[in-house]
Amino acid sequence: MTMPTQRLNRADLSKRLVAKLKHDEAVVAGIGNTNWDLYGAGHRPQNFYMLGSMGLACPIAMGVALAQPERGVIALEGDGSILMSLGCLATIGKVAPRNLTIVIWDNGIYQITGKQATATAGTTDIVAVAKGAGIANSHWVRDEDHFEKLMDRRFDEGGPMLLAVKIDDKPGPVQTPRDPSLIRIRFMQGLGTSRGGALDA
Ligand SMILES: Cc1ncc(C[n+]2csc(CCOP(=O)(O)OP(=O)(O)O)c2C)c(N)n1
Repeated sequence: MTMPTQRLNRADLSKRLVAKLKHDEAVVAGIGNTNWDLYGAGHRPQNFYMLGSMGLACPIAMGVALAQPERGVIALEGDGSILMSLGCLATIGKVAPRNLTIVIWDNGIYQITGKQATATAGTTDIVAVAKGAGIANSHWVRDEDHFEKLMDRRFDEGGPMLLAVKIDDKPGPVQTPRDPSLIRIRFMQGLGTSRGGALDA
């Protein structure tokens, strides 16, 4: 499928995504705008907000998907961040967790550090990369309705799915509180894996 020319809005699609969640799905968001817009769409205990390091939303989400195969898991990641860890797509293609959905927000820039152009602004097609890595169910999102329809998938339709979305350069309007311990504890509680102690390991 060819890359779409229409640019969608990350905050709007993040809200649409959260509104569709019905089964305590885990949502793991990469750093910066990606998790700010998830937080802005409404905090849930099953949300994990990565801080500091690029490229870790998909590896973390893959781990959650393998640990809890009956839970839907969604990874949200920026184009700059996924470009930093393309190897994880090959691992996900190989391991093929059927409950994992990946959304790549492709604005073609490292927005938060000053809008430097990424490779996806020129030569790199993330959907082609994902298919080549073995994630056959990879698609460019055409518009909002297409996004919602694709997000309706069920696990028994097969392995992981990757959606790439060409987005505009509107920054996230709110920032996620920078409290890593709190984020971790809330997420563990949200997934039912913590007794809820203040700093239990
Ligand atoms: C490993 C690593 N390298 C560099 C940085 C500095 N940095 C923080 S955000 C960012 C750009 C992120 O780009 P992208 O994932 O496309 O998200 P956007 O800012 O466009 O929403 C960079 C380079 C970092 N946080 N971690």
